[in-house]
Amino acid sequence: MKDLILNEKKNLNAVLVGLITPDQSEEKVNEYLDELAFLAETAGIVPGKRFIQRLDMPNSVTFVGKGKLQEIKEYIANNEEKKVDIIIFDDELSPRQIRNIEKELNIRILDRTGLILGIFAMRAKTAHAKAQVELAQYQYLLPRLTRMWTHLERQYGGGGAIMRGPGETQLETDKRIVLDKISRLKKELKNIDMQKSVQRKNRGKLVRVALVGYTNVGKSTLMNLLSKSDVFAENKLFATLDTTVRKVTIGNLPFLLSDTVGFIRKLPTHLIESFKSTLDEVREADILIHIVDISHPAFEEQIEVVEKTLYDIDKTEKPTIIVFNKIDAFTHVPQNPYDLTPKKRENYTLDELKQTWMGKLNENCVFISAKEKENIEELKSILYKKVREIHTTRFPYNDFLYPDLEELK
Ligand SMILES: Nc1nc2c(ncn2[C@@H]2O[C@H](COP(=O)(O)OP(=O)(O)OP(=O)(O)O)[C@@H](O)[C@H]2O)c(=O)[nH]1
Ligand SMILES: [Mg+2]
Repeated sequence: MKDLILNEKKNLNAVLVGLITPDQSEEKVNEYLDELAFLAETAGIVPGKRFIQRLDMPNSVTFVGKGKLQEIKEYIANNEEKKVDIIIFDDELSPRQIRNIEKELNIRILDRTGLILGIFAMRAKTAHAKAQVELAQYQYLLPRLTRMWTHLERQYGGGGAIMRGPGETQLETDKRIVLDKISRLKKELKNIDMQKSVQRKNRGKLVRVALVGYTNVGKSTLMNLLSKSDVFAENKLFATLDTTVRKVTIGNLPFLLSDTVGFIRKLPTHLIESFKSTLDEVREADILIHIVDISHPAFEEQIEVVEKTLYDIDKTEKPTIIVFNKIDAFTHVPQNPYDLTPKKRENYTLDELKQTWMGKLNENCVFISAKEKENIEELKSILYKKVREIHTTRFPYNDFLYPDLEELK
């Protein structure tokens, strides 16, 4: 399935396109395009020139305006030494927009959603994750079947095993194939989800803690540190797709810790839904550890995205610990002492940041470096207290087993 979205050919050259709108300032768009470029690199695509246009809202026919589309067309035509293979748009395009742009530019196009889906497909390892991603891809594909996507049967029919029905057009055949796949995958996932929920029930009454957060913030690194396990962590987006659950003990207090898929701005809704059992891990957790990459310039917006996604998944409030990670990589731009304008976010030192809204989080937040193992003991002691509160209500008779952490030392 992955080659439907992303070509097998490596090192495709891409141009990126984004819009400045009343909701998206120029600064934001540049940040979003940085993220889009990072997504592209994760998928093995080489991001190149960026085209940005200021519009009140996306053009319903071609996303960007006519003039901008012409500019992109000329750029592609005159750029022979570095051939452009693909255009990536930062927002989800409607099927109609895809068709029109394709017709005009005669080049492969991809939107943010398609790119994320492609990365998920490359990263899925277990049968479960693969089925979830495949379902999301087919659901995304269905309304977008165009000439770009036709001849599906060549890929799936194993040499023409799926025949075009009598009187059916190519597109109709493709639609039928996709609909069949969707219903088959849904059935398959229903079975897996049932097994998974039985597995979760069998885990008993142990307190469950889930690591959540934006992608690439260090969830798996922290998981490895706390559980001394070896979960795949790397500097790419969506390194983790399958939930890992480990039994961890702090002092002598046992609990279950799970590492989950990272969130991102504009995470396709299909994908959220098809990752149901992964997200059940979050839904059924007793405590959340929300990890934030404080060295990222947009970390506050990332927090909002994560909180909103969490709210979409589960409306109940859970005890949450906010962990500001990567303090070793935190940098700030010192403000010129003669500059009397109010300080901007980037001028704050870490200590000054701690005095802002973060200071109000008190006991529920901690600043660490998972990589340099800084302040891990503090995190453990906060976690210990929170887990103990719940654990002792479930196992009231062995309360005495869990003294304050300091007494354990
Ligand atoms: N400088 C610094 N880098 C860190 C720290 N913690 C993690 N990283 C790096 O950040 C990158 C992402 O770490 P992961 O643990 O894979 O992040 P994740 O949140 O699990 O990411 P996904 O599974 O992709 O959502 C890796 O290159 C880590 O080495 C830290 O405290 N400081
Ligand atoms: Mg991870």
